[in-house]
Amino acid sequence: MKRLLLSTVSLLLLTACATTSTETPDLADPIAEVPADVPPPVESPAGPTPADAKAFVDGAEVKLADLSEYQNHIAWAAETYIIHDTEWARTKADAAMTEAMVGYATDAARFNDVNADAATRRKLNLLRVYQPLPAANTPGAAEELAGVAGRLGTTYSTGKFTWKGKTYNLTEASNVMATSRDPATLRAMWEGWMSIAAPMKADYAKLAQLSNAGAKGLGFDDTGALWRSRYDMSPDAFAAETDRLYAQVEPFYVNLHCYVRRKLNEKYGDGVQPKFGAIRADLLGNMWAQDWTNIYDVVAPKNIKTSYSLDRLLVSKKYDAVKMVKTGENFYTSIGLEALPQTFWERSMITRPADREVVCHASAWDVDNRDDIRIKMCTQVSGEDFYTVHHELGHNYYQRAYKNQPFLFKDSANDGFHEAIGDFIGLSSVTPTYLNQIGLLDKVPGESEDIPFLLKMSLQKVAFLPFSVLIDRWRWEVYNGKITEAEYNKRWWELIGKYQGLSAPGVRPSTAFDPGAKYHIPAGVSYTRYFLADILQFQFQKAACDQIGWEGPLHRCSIYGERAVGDKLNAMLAMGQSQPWPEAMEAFTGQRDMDATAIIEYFRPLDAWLTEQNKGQTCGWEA
Ligand code: X8Z
Ligand code: ZN
Repeated sequence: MKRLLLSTVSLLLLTACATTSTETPDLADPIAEVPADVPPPVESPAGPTPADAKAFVDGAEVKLADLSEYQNHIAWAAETYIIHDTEWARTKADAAMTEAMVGYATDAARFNDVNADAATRRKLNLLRVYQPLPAANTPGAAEELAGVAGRLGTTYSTGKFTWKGKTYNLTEASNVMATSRDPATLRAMWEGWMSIAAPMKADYAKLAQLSNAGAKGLGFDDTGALWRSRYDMSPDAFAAETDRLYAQVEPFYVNLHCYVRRKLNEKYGDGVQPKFGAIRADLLGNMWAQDWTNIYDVVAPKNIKTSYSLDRLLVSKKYDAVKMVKTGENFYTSIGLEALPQTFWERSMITRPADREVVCHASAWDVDNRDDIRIKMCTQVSGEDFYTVHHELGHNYYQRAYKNQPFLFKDSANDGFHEAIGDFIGLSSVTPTYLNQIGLLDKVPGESEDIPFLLKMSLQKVAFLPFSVLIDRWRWEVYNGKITEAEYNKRWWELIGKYQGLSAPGVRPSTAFDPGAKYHIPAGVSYTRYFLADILQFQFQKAACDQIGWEGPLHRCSIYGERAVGDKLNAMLAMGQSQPWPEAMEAFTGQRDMDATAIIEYFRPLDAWLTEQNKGQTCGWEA
């Protein structure tokens, strides 16, 4: 499942791999051949040798590449045409992949004491953490898990509610959240969307139970420990690393929260948004309050004018969804990367089809694990989707760069890298200088507009930080059993209160399962990746701007047209996950640590301004 979403592992094997392999993939019927059917490799009587380990991994890569390609085609059909039958087929294909992966991951333990070569050892380790939601290695377990996961996904993607006689899907409700300034309407949209998730609660508990059984079978404490084991360090060290990074940026969030709360209080009054304490979650312009850009008009400084809005520029210059994607592609080609293949344009889903249910949550795919890259988006002409287009293409360019790696290395250095690349490009793509270069903006504003620009950016990037941390804090507790099904919602709101300083617009019903109203929860996609990406993209930006000798403020730097940066970036991307992530990071930035210094530098002028605005205020909230 995970691979579909973002970093769908790629496909056709490397020439080297294919030629060294002794096994020919049975392309006609990949499901029929799961590892149980594969005869165990013949090992020497003295126990497995390094050559046995390599042969095992080579065989696994052939089979998994084959299964993955099969699974991806079916998943694409299922996500772009949701009906009973595509869901049925997808359950089978996902189950086959899970079963195969769990089989290989279990078998990999046979080589624990073998002195395998470095690449083989890394692949053996990767096999163990590959499947984000593993099933137990028992008959029927993988299919049961795939069935529950499929139901959850469909409930989310086809979710609708009715208010005042009109039916709303997520896109429609989100558009109202973005534009309405009426608290009763906002609350209705918000509660309506949350209501679609209540029926997911029992299935979600089941999913956690099934994947935990799988994770334990592979030697992890639970699914959360498996997820935290994917960063070339121990699970505990990784949790501590995220705490460390969050502590670096938390003061910025507290400052922004303070300023935005005051503006909301001024707009709506004490009865809607009190002066102190939590911010009401439905007033922030976004269903999950993860990105507050849509309420820029509410928080804009009174005395500094802004000369443009990207939303309005796109409309006035008659952009449509395809033109937005072409514009995104043009950025990548400007730094020397190749144009997207013709099949991208033929096979992608760029807008929501009118005649059928689809999974609208944006994603990037590498269907054959080699050349068949695509995006799937329900693109609207807005600044938000302009950014998302660059985000998704970042995934596609990553996939293409590592396509010649062996199957198990076809992924990003860590999952934060996959999410960070397109966002890093996006940082340049929203600079006024670049918007002017491509003819969207007639005149580049002067320095006086830096604060409005940075305030808008912080509503996206700083507001997102606590949100992107708390999602998996909650899931880690679900997986390790700290919270039970009966406590799911209560704990969810405790964490939102603690990290984001937000509260629900009203008492939540006892049946509510609000986490399920966020895509990545029913989809089983880990979320810490986006937190890491929020930090990493600025590190990449800083490194790239240093490479071009940029001396101005970081937020004004654009790497449009900078081919040397593109070369160096692509060299990092081409490494895939063949090396521990610090190696990849060093290749592009010269640093080996994830670090928030660059995001802090980017927002420093704004933070100073916010501190000034917040003088005399009592900032913060009681968690
Ligand atoms: O899920 C996504 C992408 C696909 S990887 C559209 N994002 C997160 C979200 O929507 O919650 C990008 C920003 C964070
Ligand atoms: Zn993404």
